[in-house]
Amino acid sequence: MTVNIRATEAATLAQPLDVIALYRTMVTARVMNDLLKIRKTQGHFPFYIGCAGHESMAAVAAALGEDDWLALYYRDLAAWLQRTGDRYGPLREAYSRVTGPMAAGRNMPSHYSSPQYHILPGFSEVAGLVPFAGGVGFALKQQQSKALILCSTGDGGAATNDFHVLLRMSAVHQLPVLMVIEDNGWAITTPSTTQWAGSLVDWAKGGGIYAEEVDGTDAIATYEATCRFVQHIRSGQGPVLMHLRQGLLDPHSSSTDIKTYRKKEEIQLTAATKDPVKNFGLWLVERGYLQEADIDRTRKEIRAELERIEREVLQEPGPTGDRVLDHVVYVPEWRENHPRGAKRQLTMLGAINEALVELAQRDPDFFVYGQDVGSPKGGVFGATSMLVSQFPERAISSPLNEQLIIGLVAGSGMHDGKARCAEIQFVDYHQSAAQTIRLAARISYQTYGIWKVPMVIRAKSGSGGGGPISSSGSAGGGAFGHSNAGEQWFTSIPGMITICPATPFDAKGLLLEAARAQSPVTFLERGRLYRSEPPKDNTGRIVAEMAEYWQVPDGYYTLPIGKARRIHIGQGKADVAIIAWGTMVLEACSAATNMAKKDGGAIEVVDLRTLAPFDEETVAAAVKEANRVIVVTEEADLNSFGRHIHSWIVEHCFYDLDGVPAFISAVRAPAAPYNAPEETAFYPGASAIEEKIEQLRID
Ligand SMILES: Cc1ncc(C[n+]2csc(CCOP(=O)(O)OP(=O)(O)O)c2C)c(N)n1
Repeated sequence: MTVNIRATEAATLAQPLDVIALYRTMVTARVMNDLLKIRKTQGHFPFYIGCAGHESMAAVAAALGEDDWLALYYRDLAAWLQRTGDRYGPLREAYSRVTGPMAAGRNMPSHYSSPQYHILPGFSEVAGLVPFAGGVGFALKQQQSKALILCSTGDGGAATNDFHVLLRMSAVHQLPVLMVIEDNGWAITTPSTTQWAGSLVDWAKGGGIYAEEVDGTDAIATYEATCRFVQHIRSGQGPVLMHLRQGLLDPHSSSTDIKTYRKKEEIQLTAATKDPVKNFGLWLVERGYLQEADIDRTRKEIRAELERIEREVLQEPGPTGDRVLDHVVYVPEWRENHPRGAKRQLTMLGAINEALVELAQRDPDFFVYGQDVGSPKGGVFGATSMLVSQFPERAISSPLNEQLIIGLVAGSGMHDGKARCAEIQFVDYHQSAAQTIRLAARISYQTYGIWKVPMVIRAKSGSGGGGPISSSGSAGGGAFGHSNAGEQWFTSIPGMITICPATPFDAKGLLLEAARAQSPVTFLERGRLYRSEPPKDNTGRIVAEMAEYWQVPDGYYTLPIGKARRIHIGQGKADVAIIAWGTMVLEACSAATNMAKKDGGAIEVVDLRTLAPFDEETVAAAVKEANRVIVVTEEADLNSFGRHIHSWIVEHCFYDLDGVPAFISAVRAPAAPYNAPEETAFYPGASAIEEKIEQLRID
């Protein structure tokens, strides 16, 4: 039976509401919840977190059109069922079946996800998905779509930084986002009064977002309110926050005992007054849509059907341990793509500017998003100045919030599978976005490759002043908060590609290739190299072997990710290999030139270029040929990426070594001090490398 409950009046893209179908969906959610709860108790799987009390989310989903997106949280089984009609999916994931549509059995149950139905993949991190949802909203708006995104979280979720990011992002950019706070009064044992003070509605309104409180125990009130909100958003009036009052009918999860933290009377009152399935059943009986007997009959019918589906699901295969490394990271397959454009002398900054313009020319949806990037200066370092002058609408300045920047860019990439670029002014400041970055890198693995997150994060990194440390004569001015290397953070994230170019030629080709990746890429730009000339020896002459990499071809070309560059300095067979990246490549080349001139022979510098995944084959080959090796990094001497390379060489190249592999790094201190003498003492430079070469040759 189809009954118009204001859906068409409110001009939503939703179908007229079929109240009986909605009721059946809500009952299905409850019955499935109760079945899975029992199965967990019977020991069939380790964990279950349920939806009882939150079934009116089916009414929210019913008020949306099929092009609208959903970013659901773990209590939204009813919204899943309403959107997809798929009753197999939640059972498949609960029983960890490879047929699971959300994560092919790899993730916990109740983490709803489906590219087909525009449902972003849920995270266990409460509200962790929320910044990504804003990114989808941003992409929808950029592409002038009529669609919106619904993003739900609990009252605990409303207290997270992630949720604040969405509020700010939606309000500042006037995004088509419907935020739903499903307030069941509890966040595990903590009441919602601990999550915010004052009124959530006033609080949202103060931030420029239309907001209302809605009775989530009443499915029809929920549906009607959602229709109004959808109308508000689609007519371009901006985002909406719905504070949905609900009751939690079960304990927090299968790991929680409800009686240890909630009073018996409160539990009874919640069950008696806040059960949306019961309330909706009564509403239907009162209005004659159902007979009283239909209530019990419906429940029994659905239970029998779900048990039948369960038996089918149990016949399906489960995962095997041999797939544990599937879908960790996607390194793009490089297509032979030699540069054809005329070569000119260019700085790394010039090369990066050109790469960003190339990307904008090739993809109408490409943009760079970050602090100050839309100003005529093109960000604080001028990396987007060409983009600003040629495609001003594609260099978009952001609020001062790194998590917001990452969420927006990552979510936009998830929307259509195309990378955009986030600029983090100084790599040190990525730290407030660390969770969102890690989740972006995890999504593919967590969903068994069902989702991809293409995104390029560019960040100025490394030692402060201008030019190579040893030959520019400039030092000082880097300092705390402005000079961390960065690779120690990013290379430890499974699923993340990390690149650190040393030359303008590599910077352009690798940045263009990075935008092809289907995994997130961190592109570490060394501040010292932005305007640097090629490295020089101790007589002030440019190291000839490096000069060509300051000649940058015009137009589009790409370089392979995961491939190191070998630079042979001196005559004959190299007897020392130096493994370096970024600024340290220049230091190593200066040192190698000085030592080859002084003592003769040859030294090989291996410029890793891509740090994760690094080129194991080339490192092993260089060690095998030279038999002596130095790893040099500008990271502080702690658990660094440099230490990882060093230990990898010990483990994999032990029998090719003539002595202990040397290790050179910055000192063991938080970061480089601001003044020149201490900064100089903090970083390694060419002279430290020369000393080590000498020592290794004597040993
Ligand atoms: C960032 C984060 N912190 C803590 C947890 C542990 N945790 C899981 S659910 C939960 C409570 C969430 O409460 P709320 O958002 O109100 O949702 P509810 O479960 O009450 O529906 C907590 C603290 C987590 N998963 N993520």
